Amino acid sequence: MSNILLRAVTAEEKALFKQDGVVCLRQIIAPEWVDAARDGIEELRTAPGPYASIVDKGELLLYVDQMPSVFNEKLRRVALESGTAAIARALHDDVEMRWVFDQIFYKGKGIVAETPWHQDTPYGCFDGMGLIRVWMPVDHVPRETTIEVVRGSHLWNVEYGTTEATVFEENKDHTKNSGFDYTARATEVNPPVPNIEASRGSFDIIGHAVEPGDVVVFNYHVLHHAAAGENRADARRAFAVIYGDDKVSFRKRPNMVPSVLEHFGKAWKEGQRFSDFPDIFPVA
Ligand SMILES: O=C(O)CCC(=O)C(=O)O
Repeated sequence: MSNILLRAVTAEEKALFKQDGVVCLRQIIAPEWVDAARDGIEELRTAPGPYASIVDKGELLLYVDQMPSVFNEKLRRVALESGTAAIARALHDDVEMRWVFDQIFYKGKGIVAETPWHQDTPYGCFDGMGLIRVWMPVDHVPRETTIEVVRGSHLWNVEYGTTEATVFEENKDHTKNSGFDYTARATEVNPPVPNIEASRGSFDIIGHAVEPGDVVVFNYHVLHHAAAGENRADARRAFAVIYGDDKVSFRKRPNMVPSVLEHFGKAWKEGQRFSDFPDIFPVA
């Protein structure tokens, strides 16, 4: 497979990303890589990774998996070779970027569960402004259930607390949480995420219907969300990869998703750089 993107990132897209903290890049990922991501996601769906969280109750399937590329070769290749890293680099002043983490967001055909408004910041052990998430859908995602971002919120210089994903709590009998408990509330010292849904008109919200081949790229610190809905045509599956520059460092937080280093049995210190572990966090 070729690692060449279908097209270059334009100067306008770079400027938008810096200003808004998000940009939708149309038809940039080659179809072979979208297929590889879809296949990898489906392979893990039938045999989820050790850090998966799943609600499965027939008409509602939500499957979120942590660091899936550690367990699936196809996703590993997508994360390192498909050009998603080149996108992150192009949007971040052509600075070298490392793979730092990835996730699957799989919302089955039928009822689409909400991803509540949140910032990624309080969920991860990552610190730094040079953290970029490339969200790659492998299905058509309509405007109603796509990723939404509050424009410019990466520049607010605030770290909100974690948001409880009530879908896991409301469907307790159908929930399997092997890695990260989305219903756990950390003892937050951080302010709560504003109730954006209650006053959507007060926020500058961006969202795009997307097709396979498109990506939505956002700064790791933006407030983002995906609404609940219905999807009668197909599942709504996405693979999201986070890349970071060499200033990215570790920070322990109370309610973090599992750490890649801990998975590999390696210790880390507060403030240590990801670049100290080049085999685990390779330049991509
Ligand atoms: O796809 C979704 O619904 C959620 C994605 C998300 O929150 C993320 O990629 O950070």
